[in-house]
Amino acid sequence: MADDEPAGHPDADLSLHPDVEATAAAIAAMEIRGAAAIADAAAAALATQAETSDAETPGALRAELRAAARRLHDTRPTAVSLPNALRYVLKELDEVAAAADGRDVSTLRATVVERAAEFRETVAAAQSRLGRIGANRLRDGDTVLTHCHSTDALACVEAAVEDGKEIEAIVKETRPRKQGHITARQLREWGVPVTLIVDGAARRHLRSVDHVLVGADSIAADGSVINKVGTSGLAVVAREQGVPVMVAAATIKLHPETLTGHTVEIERRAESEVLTDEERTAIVGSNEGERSDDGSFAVDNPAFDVTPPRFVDAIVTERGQFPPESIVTLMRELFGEDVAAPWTR
Ligand code: RI2
Repeated sequence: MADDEPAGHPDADLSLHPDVEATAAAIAAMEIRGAAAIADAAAAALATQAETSDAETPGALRAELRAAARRLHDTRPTAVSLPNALRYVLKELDEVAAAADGRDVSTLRATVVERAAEFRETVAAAQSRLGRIGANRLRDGDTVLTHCHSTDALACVEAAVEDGKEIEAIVKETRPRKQGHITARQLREWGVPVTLIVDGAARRHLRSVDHVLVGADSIAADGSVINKVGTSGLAVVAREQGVPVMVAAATIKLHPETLTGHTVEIERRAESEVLTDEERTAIVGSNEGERSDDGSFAVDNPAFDVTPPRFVDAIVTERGQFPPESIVTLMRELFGEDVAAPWTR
């Protein structure tokens, strides 16, 4: 800890840039969504905090950055791209603050701004590289079946289309938030014919599909894929029908804490995403009506699920494609056993 960092003060006393608060609120509300977009926005917010801070000492700036990172970190728990972004941008924060000679805040400021820019460029480049690798799995005339909206998954289709391949897509709507509509719009912009289906129709359509193509929010050390709820059921049925499941996920989706046995928290979101007030009343009645809301009815809304590695054929990253069981090797190489959380005190 730098000598000049005021000890034990609450985050409320630290001045966070309004962009940090706005970014955190937008991530929580899913106005900014998708694991890669969340990571990019978090890195940008940290850069803004560093760039605009009035902090006069490295210790004070470090305290602000940690508070900003905590605010961003606590928005959504499942996509590891978010803590991985914070880790990258704030790497060696203590060392840089200490080396800043106790007084000169500009070195720390510049380091954080540079690292944020580097992170954002690296992630964008990783996505286009993994897209090229994933495109090699897609042949001319193939049909992919997608779930949710994943920019990593779509990068594979985009690269295949750029290579002149004719690709078609069956797009699951993806209840409750219907991110499949975003996927459908994007694919149409690239000239890819789209058939939009309700989630329950996936098994019926798998007969005419060459690949299930999904993204990931986190990948665990054993190769389990944590992605939008519904992915695991889709993968099981795809295996039953002999359709390969391809997961497109840049290495920022690798969850380093799972190397040491941690499990990935599955976010549970609001009932209102599933059911309107009117729909709820129609089911349980109102307290004034014949039936009453006596608490014996509940809605569960997990945002993600876990697909075991045996149902996944390949994880496509910017470092190549891997059978899920061997992803741990890449994870160790990239993260070592270092799972620092520089946003914690
Ligand atoms: P990219 C999304 O989560 C979906 O689960 C998607 O597969 C994943 O993030 C990865 O997205 P949400 O934010 O990083 O919609 O590939 O809950 O864009």
